[in-house]
Amino acid sequence: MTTTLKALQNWVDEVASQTLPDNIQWCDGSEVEYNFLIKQMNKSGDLEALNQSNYPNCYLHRSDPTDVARVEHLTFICTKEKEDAGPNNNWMAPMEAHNKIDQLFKGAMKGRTMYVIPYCMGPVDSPYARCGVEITDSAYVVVNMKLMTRMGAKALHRIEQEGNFVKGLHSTGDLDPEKRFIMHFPDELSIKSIGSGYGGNALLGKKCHALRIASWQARKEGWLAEHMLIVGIENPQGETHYVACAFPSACGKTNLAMLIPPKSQPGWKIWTLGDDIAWLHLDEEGQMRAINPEAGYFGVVPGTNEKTNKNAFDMIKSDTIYTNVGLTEQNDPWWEDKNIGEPIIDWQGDKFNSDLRSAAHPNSRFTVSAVNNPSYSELAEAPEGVPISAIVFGGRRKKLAPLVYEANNWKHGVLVGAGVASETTAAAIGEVGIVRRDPMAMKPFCGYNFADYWSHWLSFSEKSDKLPKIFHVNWFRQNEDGKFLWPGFGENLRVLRWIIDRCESRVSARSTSIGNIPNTKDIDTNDLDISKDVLEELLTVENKEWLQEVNSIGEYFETFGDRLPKELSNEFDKLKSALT
Ligand code: GTP
Ligand code: SPV
Ligand code: MN
Repeated sequence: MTTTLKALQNWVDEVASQTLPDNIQWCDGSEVEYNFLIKQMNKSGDLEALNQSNYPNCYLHRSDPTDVARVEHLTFICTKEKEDAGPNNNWMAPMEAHNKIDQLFKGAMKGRTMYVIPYCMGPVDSPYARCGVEITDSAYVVVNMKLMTRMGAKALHRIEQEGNFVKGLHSTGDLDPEKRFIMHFPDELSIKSIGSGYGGNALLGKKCHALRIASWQARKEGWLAEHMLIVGIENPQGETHYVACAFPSACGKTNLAMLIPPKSQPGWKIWTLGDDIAWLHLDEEGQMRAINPEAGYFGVVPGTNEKTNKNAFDMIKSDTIYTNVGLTEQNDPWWEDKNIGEPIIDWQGDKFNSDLRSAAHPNSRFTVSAVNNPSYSELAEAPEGVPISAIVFGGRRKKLAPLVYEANNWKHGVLVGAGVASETTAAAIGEVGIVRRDPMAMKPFCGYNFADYWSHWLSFSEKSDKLPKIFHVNWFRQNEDGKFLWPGFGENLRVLRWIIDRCESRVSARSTSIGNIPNTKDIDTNDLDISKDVLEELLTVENKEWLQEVNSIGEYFETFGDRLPKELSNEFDKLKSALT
Protein backbone atom coordinates (compact mmCIF):
# COMPACT_ATOMS: atom_id res chain seq x y z
CA MET A 1 0.00 0.00 0.00
CA THR A 2 1.07 3.54 -0.70
CA THR A 3 -0.94 6.69 -1.28
CA THR A 4 -2.15 8.92 -4.07
CA LEU A 5 -1.85 11.91 -1.75
CA LYS A 6 1.38 13.64 -2.62
CA ALA A 7 1.69 15.56 0.65
CA LEU A 8 1.45 12.32 2.58
CA GLN A 9 3.85 10.39 0.35
CA ASN A 10 6.39 13.24 0.54
CA TRP A 11 6.17 13.37 4.32
CA VAL A 12 6.63 9.59 4.62
CA ASP A 13 9.67 9.75 2.30
CA GLU A 14 11.11 12.64 4.27
CA VAL A 15 10.69 10.86 7.59
CA ALA A 16 12.23 7.69 6.17
CA SER A 17 15.31 9.52 4.98
CA GLN A 18 15.63 11.13 8.40
CA THR A 19 15.03 8.06 10.57
CA LEU A 20 16.50 5.37 8.25
CA PRO A 21 14.21 2.39 8.95
CA ASP A 22 14.96 -1.04 7.47
CA ASN A 23 11.40 -1.37 6.16
CA ILE A 24 8.33 0.74 5.66
CA GLN A 25 4.93 -0.80 6.29
CA TRP A 26 1.67 0.95 5.44
CA CYS A 27 -0.96 -0.31 7.87
CA ASP A 28 -4.30 -1.35 6.39
CA GLY A 29 -6.01 -1.95 9.72
CA SER A 30 -6.98 -5.53 8.86
CA GLU A 31 -7.35 -8.44 11.28
CA VAL A 32 -4.66 -10.27 9.32
CA GLU A 33 -2.24 -7.42 9.95
CA TYR A 34 -3.17 -7.27 13.66
CA ASN A 35 -2.75 -11.01 14.15
CA PHE A 36 0.54 -11.00 12.28
CA LEU A 37 1.95 -8.22 14.47
CA ILE A 38 0.74 -9.91 17.65
CA LYS A 39 2.47 -13.13 16.58
CA GLN A 40 5.64 -11.28 15.74
CA MET A 41 5.69 -9.42 19.07
CA ASN A 42 5.00 -12.65 20.87
CA LYS A 43 8.11 -14.07 19.26
CA SER A 44 10.25 -11.03 19.95
CA GLY A 45 9.17 -10.86 23.59
CA ASP A 46 7.40 -7.51 23.18
CA LEU A 47 4.23 -9.30 24.20
CA GLU A 48 3.68 -12.35 26.35
CA ALA A 49 0.65 -14.55 25.73
CA LEU A 50 -1.58 -14.84 28.81
CA ASN A 51 -3.43 -18.05 29.69
CA GLN A 52 -5.34 -18.53 26.44
CA SER A 53 -8.13 -20.67 27.87
CA ASN A 54 -8.94 -18.20 30.65
CA TYR A 55 -8.00 -15.07 28.67
CA PRO A 56 -8.35 -15.81 24.96
CA ASN A 57 -6.44 -13.39 22.71
CA CYS A 58 -5.05 -11.53 25.71
CA TYR A 59 -1.43 -10.46 25.90
CA LEU A 60 0.84 -8.73 28.36
CA HIS A 61 3.25 -5.97 27.48
CA ARG A 62 5.85 -4.80 30.00
CA SER A 63 7.06 -1.31 29.33
CA ASP A 64 10.41 0.00 30.46
CA PRO A 65 10.17 0.64 34.24
CA THR A 66 10.96 4.33 33.64
CA ASP A 67 8.23 4.55 31.00
CA VAL A 68 4.93 3.84 32.73
CA ALA A 69 2.88 7.05 32.53
CA ARG A 70 2.47 10.37 30.78
CA VAL A 71 5.35 12.79 31.23
CA GLU A 72 3.88 16.24 31.68
CA HIS A 73 7.24 17.90 32.33
CA LEU A 74 8.50 16.67 28.95
CA THR A 75 5.38 17.67 27.02
CA PHE A 76 5.57 20.93 25.09
CA ILE A 77 3.23 23.18 23.14
CA CYS A 78 5.29 24.91 20.47
CA THR A 79 3.36 27.97 19.36
CA LYS A 80 5.07 30.99 17.83
CA GLU A 81 4.24 33.12 20.86
CA LYS A 82 4.83 31.78 24.34
CA GLU A 83 1.69 33.55 25.51
CA ASP A 84 -0.44 31.43 23.19
CA ALA A 85 0.61 28.27 25.02
CA GLY A 86 -0.09 29.99 28.34
CA PRO A 87 1.09 29.35 31.89
CA ASN A 88 -0.74 26.00 31.80
CA ASN A 89 1.76 24.54 29.29
CA ASN A 90 5.46 24.04 28.85
CA TRP A 91 6.48 26.04 25.82
CA MET A 92 9.33 25.88 23.35
CA ALA A 93 9.78 28.00 20.22
CA PRO A 94 8.88 25.89 17.14
CA MET A 95 12.34 26.19 15.51
CA GLU A 96 14.16 25.28 18.69
CA ALA A 97 11.79 22.38 19.31
CA HIS A 98 12.16 20.99 15.79
CA ASN A 99 15.94 21.28 15.96
CA LYS A 100 16.12 19.57 19.30
CA ILE A 101 13.83 16.67 18.49
CA ASP A 102 14.94 16.20 14.86
CA GLN A 103 18.43 15.61 16.18
CA LEU A 104 17.05 12.68 18.18
CA PHE A 105 15.06 11.31 15.24
CA LYS A 106 18.20 11.08 13.06
CA GLY A 107 18.66 7.40 12.30
CA ALA A 108 16.29 6.53 15.17
CA MET A 109 14.59 3.74 13.18
CA LYS A 110 17.76 1.97 11.99
CA GLY A 111 17.19 -1.77 12.21
CA ARG A 112 13.48 -1.25 12.77
CA THR A 113 10.30 -1.21 10.72
CA MET A 114 8.59 2.11 10.19
CA TYR A 115 4.82 1.76 10.32
CA VAL A 116 2.54 4.30 8.64
CA ILE A 117 -0.84 4.40 10.38
CA PRO A 118 -3.64 6.41 8.77
CA TYR A 119 -6.40 6.85 11.34
CA CYS A 120 -9.68 8.64 11.81
CA MET A 121 -10.78 10.10 15.12
CA GLY A 122 -14.57 9.70 15.13
CA PRO A 123 -16.86 7.71 12.82
CA VAL A 124 -15.29 7.78 9.34
CA ASP A 125 -18.51 9.17 7.83
CA SER A 126 -18.94 11.89 10.50
CA PRO A 127 -18.51 15.55 9.58
CA TYR A 128 -17.19 16.00 13.13
CA ALA A 129 -14.40 13.41 12.71
CA ARG A 130 -10.81 14.42 11.99
CA CYS A 131 -8.00 12.33 10.54
CA GLY A 132 -4.35 11.89 11.17
CA VAL A 133 -1.39 9.74 10.22
CA GLU A 134 0.99 8.38 12.83
CA ILE A 135 4.40 7.18 11.78
CA THR A 136 5.95 4.96 14.43
CA ASP A 137 8.62 2.31 14.88
CA SER A 138 6.62 0.53 17.57
CA ALA A 139 4.48 -2.49 16.72
CA TYR A 140 2.89 -2.08 20.17
CA VAL A 141 1.66 1.33 19.04
CA VAL A 142 0.19 -0.18 15.86
CA VAL A 143 -1.83 -2.85 17.66
CA ASN A 144 -3.00 -0.35 20.28
CA MET A 145 -4.02 2.12 17.56
CA LYS A 146 -5.94 -0.72 15.88
CA LEU A 147 -7.97 -1.23 19.07
CA MET A 148 -8.27 2.47 19.96
CA THR A 149 -9.04 4.13 16.61
CA ARG A 150 -10.57 3.56 13.19
CA MET A 151 -7.31 2.96 11.40
CA GLY A 152 -6.17 1.74 8.02
CA ALA A 153 -7.64 1.71 4.53
CA LYS A 154 -10.93 3.55 5.27
CA ALA A 155 -9.17 6.33 7.13
CA LEU A 156 -6.61 6.65 4.34
CA HIS A 157 -9.42 6.97 1.82
CA ARG A 158 -10.93 9.89 3.75
CA ILE A 159 -7.51 11.50 4.14
CA GLU A 160 -6.91 11.28 0.41
CA GLN A 161 -10.27 12.89 -0.28
CA GLU A 162 -9.81 15.68 2.26
CA GLY A 163 -6.16 16.27 1.45
CA ASN A 164 -5.24 17.19 5.01
CA PHE A 165 -4.39 15.32 8.18
CA VAL A 166 -2.60 15.73 11.49
CA LYS A 167 0.99 14.51 11.23
CA GLY A 168 2.27 12.47 14.16
CA LEU A 169 5.82 11.21 14.22
CA HIS A 170 6.79 8.78 16.95
CA SER A 171 9.80 6.68 17.82
CA THR A 172 10.47 4.81 21.03
CA GLY A 173 14.08 5.93 20.61
CA ASP A 174 16.34 4.43 23.26
CA LEU A 175 13.85 5.07 26.11
CA ASP A 176 16.36 7.31 27.86
CA PRO A 177 14.18 9.68 29.95
CA GLU A 178 16.74 12.42 29.21
CA LYS A 179 15.95 12.10 25.53
CA ARG A 180 12.18 11.92 25.85
CA PHE A 181 9.99 14.70 24.43
CA ILE A 182 6.37 15.02 23.40
CA MET A 183 6.09 18.11 21.22
CA HIS A 184 3.04 19.70 19.64
CA PHE A 185 3.04 22.20 16.79
CA PRO A 186 -0.55 23.45 16.63
CA ASP A 187 0.09 25.86 13.74
CA GLU A 188 1.46 23.00 11.65
CA LEU A 189 -1.08 20.45 12.95
CA SER A 190 1.81 18.18 13.81
CA ILE A 191 3.18 16.17 16.72
CA LYS A 192 6.64 14.73 17.37
CA SER A 193 7.16 12.26 20.18
CA ILE A 194 10.32 10.35 21.05
CA GLY A 195 11.68 8.23 23.88
CA SER A 196 8.49 6.71 25.25
CA GLY A 197 6.38 3.76 24.19
CA TYR A 198 3.64 4.41 26.72
CA GLY A 199 -0.04 5.26 26.21
CA GLY A 200 -0.69 8.96 25.98
CA ASN A 201 2.94 9.62 25.03
CA ALA A 202 2.96 7.24 22.08
CA LEU A 203 -0.59 6.61 20.86
CA LEU A 204 -0.63 9.99 19.19
CA GLY A 205 -4.29 9.87 18.14
CA LYS A 206 -5.33 10.07 21.78
CA LYS A 207 -4.19 12.91 24.01
CA CYS A 208 -1.77 14.55 21.53
CA HIS A 209 -4.19 14.76 18.60
CA ALA A 210 -7.72 14.36 19.99
CA LEU A 211 -7.10 16.81 22.84
CA ARG A 212 -4.04 19.05 22.47
CA ILE A 213 -4.15 19.63 18.71
CA ALA A 214 -7.94 19.23 18.46
CA SER A 215 -8.61 21.75 21.24
CA TRP A 216 -6.64 24.28 19.21
CA GLN A 217 -8.57 23.43 16.02
CA ALA A 218 -11.82 23.46 17.97
CA ARG A 219 -11.29 27.01 19.14
CA LYS A 220 -10.72 28.17 15.58
CA GLU A 221 -13.70 26.24 14.27
CA GLY A 222 -16.15 26.87 17.12
CA TRP A 223 -16.36 23.51 18.88
CA LEU A 224 -14.84 21.84 21.97
CA ALA A 225 -12.39 18.94 22.37
CA GLU A 226 -12.67 17.71 25.95
CA HIS A 227 -11.33 15.10 28.40
CA MET A 228 -14.83 13.69 28.94
CA LEU A 229 -16.67 10.41 29.01
CA ILE A 230 -20.02 10.20 27.23
CA VAL A 231 -22.73 8.08 28.81
CA GLY A 232 -26.38 7.39 28.03
CA ILE A 233 -28.72 6.90 30.99
CA GLU A 234 -31.95 5.11 30.10
CA ASN A 235 -34.83 5.35 32.57
CA PRO A 236 -37.43 2.62 33.15
CA GLN A 237 -39.73 4.43 30.67
CA GLY A 238 -37.15 3.95 27.93
CA GLU A 239 -36.00 7.58 27.63
CA THR A 240 -32.27 8.11 27.38
CA HIS A 241 -30.36 11.20 28.46
CA TYR A 242 -26.75 11.68 27.42
CA VAL A 243 -24.27 13.24 29.79
CA ALA A 244 -20.61 14.23 29.24
CA CYS A 245 -18.32 14.23 32.27
CA ALA A 246 -14.83 15.69 32.65
CA PHE A 247 -12.85 14.10 35.47
CA PRO A 248 -9.05 14.20 35.65
CA SER A 249 -6.96 11.14 34.80
CA ALA A 250 -7.71 8.12 36.98
CA CYS A 251 -10.70 9.86 38.59
CA GLY A 252 -13.49 7.59 37.44
CA LYS A 253 -14.43 8.27 33.80
CA THR A 254 -14.19 4.69 32.54
CA ASN A 255 -16.04 3.45 35.62
CA LEU A 256 -18.90 5.92 35.28
CA ALA A 257 -19.16 5.37 31.54
CA MET A 258 -19.84 1.66 31.99
CA LEU A 259 -21.65 1.68 35.32
CA ILE A 260 -24.01 -1.17 36.22
CA PRO A 261 -27.19 0.04 37.94
CA PRO A 262 -27.56 -1.49 41.41
CA LYS A 263 -30.45 -3.86 42.14
CA SER A 264 -32.28 -1.08 43.96
CA GLN A 265 -32.63 0.80 40.64
CA PRO A 266 -34.67 -1.60 38.52
CA GLY A 267 -35.34 -0.69 34.92
CA TRP A 268 -32.37 1.67 34.59
CA LYS A 269 -29.81 0.99 31.89
CA ILE A 270 -26.45 2.54 31.07
CA TRP A 271 -25.06 2.93 27.56
CA THR A 272 -21.39 3.72 26.98
CA LEU A 273 -20.51 6.13 24.19
CA GLY A 274 -16.98 6.97 25.30
CA ASP A 275 -14.72 6.80 28.34
CA ASP A 276 -12.06 9.48 27.85
CA ILE A 277 -12.57 12.05 25.11
CA ALA A 278 -15.58 13.94 23.73
CA TRP A 279 -15.79 16.31 20.81
CA LEU A 280 -18.71 18.67 21.31
CA HIS A 281 -20.47 20.63 18.58
CA LEU A 282 -23.60 22.75 18.39
CA ASP A 283 -25.95 21.53 15.68
CA GLU A 284 -28.15 23.81 13.57
CA GLU A 285 -30.81 23.94 16.29
CA GLY A 286 -28.26 24.96 18.91
CA GLN A 287 -28.31 21.51 20.52
CA MET A 288 -24.93 20.38 21.80
CA ARG A 289 -23.94 17.01 20.36
CA ALA A 290 -21.04 14.75 21.27
CA ILE A 291 -18.98 12.20 19.40
CA ASN A 292 -16.32 9.98 20.90
CA PRO A 293 -13.28 10.30 18.63
CA GLU A 294 -11.93 6.99 19.92
CA ALA A 295 -13.01 3.44 19.19
CA GLY A 296 -11.51 1.66 22.19
CA TYR A 297 -10.48 2.06 25.80
CA PHE A 298 -7.04 2.48 27.36
CA GLY A 299 -8.25 1.97 30.91
CA VAL A 300 -6.81 1.81 34.42
CA VAL A 301 -6.61 -1.85 35.51
CA PRO A 302 -6.12 -1.71 39.32
CA GLY A 303 -9.36 -1.49 41.24
CA THR A 304 -11.34 -3.30 38.51
CA ASN A 305 -13.32 -6.19 39.99
CA GLU A 306 -16.73 -7.85 39.87
CA LYS A 307 -18.12 -5.41 42.44
CA THR A 308 -16.68 -2.10 41.23
CA ASN A 309 -16.96 -2.53 37.47
CA LYS A 310 -18.26 -5.90 36.33
CA ASN A 311 -18.67 -4.70 32.76
CA ALA A 312 -14.98 -3.87 32.53
CA PHE A 313 -14.02 -6.99 34.44
CA ASP A 314 -15.86 -9.13 31.87
CA MET A 315 -14.77 -7.02 28.93
CA ILE A 316 -11.07 -7.54 29.58
CA LYS A 317 -11.31 -11.33 29.72
CA SER A 318 -10.69 -11.57 25.97
CA ASP A 319 -9.09 -9.67 23.08
CA THR A 320 -7.23 -7.36 25.44
CA ILE A 321 -3.69 -6.05 25.61
CA TYR A 322 -2.55 -5.58 29.19
CA THR A 323 0.31 -3.23 29.99
CA ASN A 324 2.28 -3.58 33.24
CA VAL A 325 0.13 -5.97 35.26
CA GLY A 326 1.33 -8.94 37.34
CA LEU A 327 0.82 -12.66 36.69
CA THR A 328 -0.62 -15.56 38.63
CA GLU A 329 0.70 -19.09 38.69
CA GLN A 330 -1.72 -19.93 35.82
CA ASN A 331 -0.42 -17.05 33.75
CA ASP A 332 -3.59 -15.04 34.30
CA PRO A 333 -3.17 -11.28 34.62
CA TRP A 334 -3.30 -10.00 38.20
CA TRP A 335 -3.73 -6.57 39.72
CA GLU A 336 -4.44 -4.96 43.07
CA ASP A 337 -8.08 -5.38 44.12
CA LYS A 338 -8.78 -7.97 41.46
CA ASN A 339 -10.06 -10.08 44.38
CA ILE A 340 -9.37 -13.34 42.54
CA GLY A 341 -6.10 -15.29 42.48
CA GLU A 342 -2.66 -14.46 43.81
CA PRO A 343 0.26 -12.83 42.02
CA ILE A 344 3.55 -14.63 41.65
CA ILE A 345 5.21 -12.34 39.08
CA ASP A 346 5.11 -8.54 39.27
CA TRP A 347 4.76 -5.99 36.45
CA GLN A 348 8.51 -5.83 35.95
CA GLY A 349 8.66 -9.59 35.44
CA ASP A 350 10.27 -10.24 38.83
CA LYS A 351 9.09 -12.68 41.47
CA PHE A 352 6.33 -10.86 43.36
CA ASN A 353 7.47 -9.41 46.68
CA SER A 354 5.07 -7.01 48.36
CA ASP A 355 7.98 -5.28 50.11
CA LEU A 356 9.55 -4.50 46.77
CA ARG A 357 6.64 -3.22 44.67
CA SER A 358 2.97 -3.75 43.87
CA ALA A 359 2.12 -6.64 41.55
CA ALA A 360 0.54 -4.39 38.95
CA HIS A 361 1.81 -0.87 38.35
CA PRO A 362 -0.76 1.62 39.77
CA ASN A 363 -1.08 3.01 36.23
CA SER A 364 -1.24 -0.39 34.53
CA ARG A 365 -3.71 -0.35 31.67
CA PHE A 366 -5.93 -2.48 29.45
CA THR A 367 -6.43 -1.77 25.76
CA VAL A 368 -9.61 -3.16 24.30
CA SER A 369 -11.99 -2.36 21.47
CA ALA A 370 -15.16 -0.51 22.54
CA VAL A 371 -17.41 -3.11 20.91
CA ASN A 372 -16.28 -5.62 23.55
CA ASN A 373 -18.00 -3.55 26.22
CA PRO A 374 -21.28 -5.17 27.37
CA SER A 375 -22.80 -1.66 27.69
CA TYR A 376 -21.51 -0.42 24.31
CA SER A 377 -23.94 1.91 22.54
CA GLU A 378 -24.17 1.58 18.78
CA LEU A 379 -24.72 5.32 18.68
CA ALA A 380 -20.96 5.57 19.19
CA GLU A 381 -20.93 5.08 15.41
CA ALA A 382 -23.59 7.73 14.71
CA PRO A 383 -22.03 10.41 12.50
CA GLU A 384 -24.19 13.11 14.13
CA GLY A 385 -23.27 12.06 17.67
CA VAL A 386 -25.67 12.18 20.62
CA PRO A 387 -27.47 15.18 22.20
CA ILE A 388 -25.98 16.23 25.52
CA SER A 389 -28.31 17.13 28.42
CA ALA A 390 -25.68 17.84 31.06
CA ILE A 391 -21.99 18.53 31.41
CA VAL A 392 -20.47 17.30 34.65
CA PHE A 393 -17.12 18.36 36.06
CA GLY A 394 -15.49 16.46 38.88
CA GLY A 395 -12.36 15.82 40.82
CA ARG A 396 -10.84 13.68 43.50
CA ARG A 397 -11.19 15.68 46.71
CA LYS A 398 -10.95 14.19 50.20
CA LYS A 399 -12.65 17.26 51.60
CA LEU A 400 -14.65 20.31 50.62
CA ALA A 401 -16.33 19.53 47.30
CA PRO A 402 -19.85 18.18 47.90
CA LEU A 403 -21.16 14.99 46.31
CA VAL A 404 -22.93 17.05 43.66
CA TYR A 405 -23.97 20.62 42.91
CA GLU A 406 -25.42 22.46 39.95
CA ALA A 407 -24.14 25.67 38.43
CA ASN A 408 -26.60 28.57 38.21
CA ASN A 409 -26.13 28.99 34.46
CA TRP A 410 -23.59 28.41 31.68
CA LYS A 411 -21.20 31.21 32.63
CA HIS A 412 -21.24 30.20 36.27
CA GLY A 413 -20.67 26.65 35.05
CA VAL A 414 -17.56 27.76 33.19
CA LEU A 415 -16.27 29.14 36.49
CA VAL A 416 -17.10 25.83 38.19
CA GLY A 417 -15.10 24.00 35.50
CA ALA A 418 -12.23 26.48 35.61
CA GLY A 419 -12.11 26.08 39.40
CA VAL A 420 -11.73 22.28 39.38
CA ALA A 421 -8.91 20.94 41.52
CA SER A 422 -8.05 17.31 42.05
CA GLU A 423 -5.48 15.07 43.72
CA THR A 424 -2.76 13.92 41.34
CA THR A 425 -2.78 10.23 40.34
CA ALA A 426 -0.40 7.65 38.89
CA ALA A 427 -1.55 8.49 35.34
CA ALA A 428 1.33 10.96 35.12
CA ILE A 429 4.89 10.68 36.43
CA GLY A 430 5.24 12.65 39.66
CA GLU A 431 3.95 12.73 43.21
CA VAL A 432 0.51 11.23 43.80
CA GLY A 433 -2.21 12.73 46.03
CA ILE A 434 -1.27 16.41 45.72
CA VAL A 435 -4.27 18.69 45.17
CA ARG A 436 -3.64 20.78 42.08
CA ARG A 437 -5.76 22.98 39.89
CA ASP A 438 -7.03 20.99 36.93
CA PRO A 439 -9.55 23.15 35.06
CA MET A 440 -12.10 21.10 33.12
CA ALA A 441 -9.76 18.10 33.76
CA MET A 442 -7.69 19.59 30.92
CA LYS A 443 -4.55 20.80 32.72
CA PRO A 444 -2.32 18.31 30.89
CA PHE A 445 -4.28 18.40 27.64
CA CYS A 446 -5.31 21.90 26.62
CA GLY A 447 -3.23 22.84 23.56
CA TYR A 448 -3.36 26.58 24.23
CA ASN A 449 -3.63 29.26 26.88
CA PHE A 450 -6.33 28.40 29.43
CA ALA A 451 -7.43 32.05 29.51
CA ASP A 452 -8.32 31.82 25.80
CA TYR A 453 -9.87 28.42 26.40
CA TRP A 454 -12.19 29.84 29.06
CA SER A 455 -13.13 32.69 26.69
CA HIS A 456 -13.98 30.06 24.12
CA TRP A 457 -16.15 28.15 26.61
CA LEU A 458 -17.88 31.40 27.63
CA SER A 459 -18.58 32.29 23.99
CA PHE A 460 -21.03 29.39 23.73
CA SER A 461 -23.56 31.28 25.84
CA GLU A 462 -24.03 33.66 22.88
CA LYS A 463 -24.38 30.83 20.37
CA SER A 464 -27.30 28.90 21.82
CA ASP A 465 -30.09 29.20 24.36
CA LYS A 466 -30.34 25.42 24.73
CA LEU A 467 -26.99 24.66 26.26
CA PRO A 468 -26.61 21.71 28.64
CA LYS A 469 -26.81 22.37 32.36
CA ILE A 470 -23.49 22.20 34.17
CA PHE A 471 -22.79 20.22 37.37
CA HIS A 472 -19.89 19.27 39.63
CA VAL A 473 -19.49 15.93 41.41
CA ASN A 474 -17.04 14.40 43.87
CA TRP A 475 -17.14 10.64 44.55
CA PHE A 476 -14.01 10.79 46.69
CA ARG A 477 -14.91 12.55 49.98
CA GLN A 478 -13.30 10.80 52.95
CA ASN A 479 -13.88 10.70 56.69
CA GLU A 480 -11.16 11.20 59.32
CA ASP A 481 -10.14 7.53 59.00
CA GLY A 482 -9.54 7.86 55.28
CA LYS A 483 -12.67 5.91 54.35
CA PHE A 484 -14.78 7.03 51.39
CA LEU A 485 -18.05 8.60 52.54
CA TRP A 486 -19.88 7.76 49.32
CA PRO A 487 -20.01 4.15 48.04
CA GLY A 488 -19.35 5.28 44.46
CA PHE A 489 -19.25 3.06 41.34
CA GLY A 490 -22.76 1.71 40.48
CA GLU A 491 -24.31 3.81 43.21
CA ASN A 492 -23.25 6.94 41.32
CA LEU A 493 -26.37 6.34 39.23
CA ARG A 494 -28.33 7.90 42.13
CA VAL A 495 -26.50 11.16 41.55
CA LEU A 496 -26.91 10.95 37.77
CA ARG A 497 -30.64 10.56 38.37
CA TRP A 498 -30.72 13.82 40.34
CA ILE A 499 -28.78 15.52 37.57
CA ILE A 500 -31.30 14.37 34.96
CA ASP A 501 -34.21 15.35 37.17
CA ARG A 502 -32.72 18.84 37.35
CA CYS A 503 -32.32 18.96 33.57
CA GLU A 504 -35.99 18.03 33.24
CA SER A 505 -37.04 20.51 36.00
CA ARG A 506 -38.56 17.61 37.92
CA VAL A 507 -37.00 18.39 41.26
CA SER A 508 -36.24 21.47 43.36
CA ALA A 509 -32.87 22.23 44.92
CA ARG A 510 -31.34 24.21 47.73
CA SER A 511 -29.60 27.36 46.59
CA THR A 512 -26.19 27.94 48.22
CA SER A 513 -23.32 30.34 47.62
CA ILE A 514 -21.58 27.86 45.29
CA GLY A 515 -24.67 26.66 43.39
CA ASN A 516 -27.68 24.38 43.77
CA ILE A 517 -27.43 21.41 46.12
CA PRO A 518 -29.87 18.48 46.32
CA ASN A 519 -32.35 18.35 49.15
CA THR A 520 -31.32 15.16 50.95
CA LYS A 521 -34.74 13.59 50.29
CA ASP A 522 -34.08 13.84 46.54
CA ILE A 523 -31.07 11.54 46.54
CA ASP A 524 -32.49 8.03 46.51
CA THR A 525 -30.81 6.10 49.34
CA ASN A 526 -33.07 3.05 49.09
CA ASP A 527 -30.97 -0.06 49.90
CA LEU A 528 -27.91 2.06 50.57
CA ASP A 529 -25.86 1.67 53.72
CA ILE A 530 -25.43 5.35 54.39
CA SER A 531 -26.60 7.36 57.42
CA LYS A 532 -28.58 10.56 57.17
CA ASP A 533 -25.67 12.37 58.85
CA VAL A 534 -23.19 11.20 56.24
CA LEU A 535 -25.49 12.17 53.39
CA GLU A 536 -25.93 15.58 54.95
CA GLU A 537 -22.18 15.91 55.35
CA LEU A 538 -21.76 15.03 51.67
CA LEU A 539 -24.19 17.80 50.76
CA THR A 540 -22.89 20.54 53.07
CA VAL A 541 -21.29 23.74 51.88
CA GLU A 542 -19.02 25.38 54.47
CA ASN A 543 -18.65 28.99 53.42
CA LYS A 544 -15.48 29.45 55.45
CA GLU A 545 -13.68 26.54 53.77
CA TRP A 546 -14.99 27.57 50.39
CA LEU A 547 -13.67 31.06 50.86
CA GLN A 548 -10.18 29.58 51.20
CA GLU A 549 -10.76 27.57 48.04
CA VAL A 550 -11.98 30.62 46.19
CA ASN A 551 -8.91 32.56 47.27
CA SER A 552 -6.74 29.80 45.86
CA ILE A 553 -8.71 29.90 42.60
CA GLY A 554 -8.21 33.68 42.57
CA GLU A 555 -4.44 33.30 42.94
CA TYR A 556 -4.44 30.78 40.14
CA PHE A 557 -6.46 33.04 37.88
CA GLU A 558 -3.97 35.86 38.52
CA THR A 559 -1.26 33.85 36.79
CA PHE A 560 -3.21 34.43 33.55
CA GLY A 561 -2.92 38.22 33.88
CA ASP A 562 -4.90 40.44 31.54
CA ARG A 563 -5.79 37.54 29.32
CA LEU A 564 -8.27 36.20 31.89
CA PRO A 565 -11.74 36.85 30.42
CA LYS A 566 -13.64 39.68 32.09
CA GLU A 567 -16.77 37.55 32.26
CA LEU A 568 -14.91 34.91 34.23
CA SER A 569 -13.61 37.41 36.76
CA ASN A 570 -17.14 38.79 37.06
CA GLU A 571 -18.42 35.32 37.89
CA PHE A 572 -15.54 34.92 40.29
CA ASP A 573 -16.35 38.21 42.05
CA LYS A 574 -20.00 37.19 42.38
CA LEU A 575 -18.99 33.88 43.97
CA LYS A 576 -16.60 35.56 46.34
CA SER A 577 -19.14 38.07 47.53
CA ALA A 578 -21.73 35.31 47.96
CA LEU A 579 -19.28 33.62 50.32
CA THR A 580 -18.52 36.71 52.41
P1 GTP B 1 -7.99 7.87 32.79
O1 GTP B 1 -8.08 6.68 31.89
O2 GTP B 1 -6.64 8.04 33.38
O3 GTP B 1 -8.46 9.12 32.13
O4 GTP B 1 -8.90 7.55 34.10
P2 GTP B 1 -10.47 7.51 34.36
O5 GTP B 1 -10.97 8.88 34.68
O6 GTP B 1 -11.18 6.77 33.28
O7 GTP B 1 -10.56 6.68 35.74
P3 GTP B 1 -11.09 5.20 36.03
O8 GTP B 1 -12.55 5.05 35.80
O9 GTP B 1 -10.20 4.25 35.34
O10 GTP B 1 -10.85 5.10 37.60
C1 GTP B 1 -9.58 5.26 38.19
C2 GTP B 1 -9.54 4.64 39.56
O11 GTP B 1 -10.55 5.23 40.39
C3 GTP B 1 -9.80 3.15 39.53
O12 GTP B 1 -8.90 2.49 40.39
C4 GTP B 1 -11.22 3.01 40.04
O13 GTP B 1 -11.45 1.80 40.70
C5 GTP B 1 -11.39 4.22 40.96
N1 GTP B 1 -12.80 4.73 40.96
C6 GTP B 1 -13.57 4.95 39.88
N2 GTP B 1 -14.81 5.37 40.23
C7 GTP B 1 -14.83 5.42 41.58
C8 GTP B 1 -15.84 5.77 42.54
O14 GTP B 1 -16.98 6.11 42.23
N3 GTP B 1 -15.46 5.72 43.86
C9 GTP B 1 -14.21 5.33 44.24
N4 GTP B 1 -13.94 5.30 45.54
N5 GTP B 1 -13.24 4.98 43.36
C10 GTP B 1 -13.54 5.02 42.05
C1 SPV C 1 -4.99 9.71 31.05
O1 SPV C 1 -3.90 9.79 31.62
O2 SPV C 1 -5.88 10.58 31.17
C2 SPV C 1 -5.29 8.53 30.21
C3 SPV C 1 -4.20 7.61 29.89
O3 SPV C 1 -6.41 8.39 29.76
S1 SPV C 1 -3.12 8.21 28.67
O4 SPV C 1 -3.49 7.64 27.38
O5 SPV C 1 -1.77 7.79 29.01
O6 SPV C 1 -3.23 9.65 28.57
MN1 MN D 1 -7.78 10.18 30.36
